[in-house]
Amino acid sequence: MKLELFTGSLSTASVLAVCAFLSAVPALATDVDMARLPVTEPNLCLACHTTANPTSAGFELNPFGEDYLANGRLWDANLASQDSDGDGCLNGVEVGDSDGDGEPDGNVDRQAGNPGVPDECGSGSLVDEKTWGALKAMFDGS
Ligand SMILES: [Ca+2]
Ligand SMILES: [Ca+2]
Ligand SMILES: [Ca+2]
Repeated sequence: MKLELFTGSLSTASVLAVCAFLSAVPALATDVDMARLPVTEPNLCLACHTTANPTSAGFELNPFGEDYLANGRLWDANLASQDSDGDGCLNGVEVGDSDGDGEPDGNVDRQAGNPGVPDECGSGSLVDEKTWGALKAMFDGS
């Protein structure tokens, strides 16, 4: 029966299809989980998993995924105030919803960092990286 659900889900082509098929296995992530994060681009599955295409055979959680699970699979102020991956940037800032109320910060539509991977949060957008690169070039290049 689970296999039938799996096949049915795959027929629906969408960005969430890869994550959604796991809805056949209630213990794993579903598109409901994805929808709880106010901002999911560009990390999508990688926000919680160590693989971009989690399957029932391989769906290892990253530190943020573990904390999300431990938080009752809820995105809230509690989870937003933690720094799951220990990179010095709070989950809320990385996800783009600093206070964890489910509403993105300002006009944010992309995660500033990955809440489950130690990275340079706050400079995660291409625009910021380019700006930073231009600034560095001004000091280094002349
Ligand atoms: Ca962090
Ligand atoms: Ca908010
Ligand atoms: Ca991070």
